[in-house]
Amino acid sequence: MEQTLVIVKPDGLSKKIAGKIITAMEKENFKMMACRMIFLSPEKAELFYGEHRGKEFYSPLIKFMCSNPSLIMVWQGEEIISGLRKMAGNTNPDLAEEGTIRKLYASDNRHNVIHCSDSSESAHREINFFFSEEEIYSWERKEYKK
Ligand code: FUP
Repeated sequence: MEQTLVIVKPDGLSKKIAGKIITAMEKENFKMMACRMIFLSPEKAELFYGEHRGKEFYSPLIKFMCSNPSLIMVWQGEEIISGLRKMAGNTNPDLAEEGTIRKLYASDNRHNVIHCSDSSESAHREINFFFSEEEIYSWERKEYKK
């Protein structure tokens, strides 16, 4: 069972599609293990996106990610890392497949509504970057009427 970090970016909250993204992940039978709202500081955003430092889009990306709050979450599921990357679609919505989250909701390759880890190494790093062990709940679904 894999875990991945998901961020509903500031544009996702402005567009009121956080619920749609969560619903899409629940439909895949993926499970939410942690969730918190965060207003990223430039220092934290710069650390998170450190691999992109020096690229032309780096400064505007940091500015955008610090422009409003985001929703940060840990989700768990079988092959969730590749599965969710597929659901999210290409970084650039113009190149994303029909039906993907970014094709449906993203404005461009900066304002692209969702982040999800791209490998198990980055998932591990990114989850630990935002969450302590105690904040990630291990839980089982129970059956309820209705
Ligand atoms: P992704 O893994 O699809 O989120 O994309 P990358 O890791 O390549 O890039 C991380 C973030 O940098 C993107 F989500 C948005 C931003 N970015 C830009 O603003 N412009 C670009 O040309 C590429 C990425």
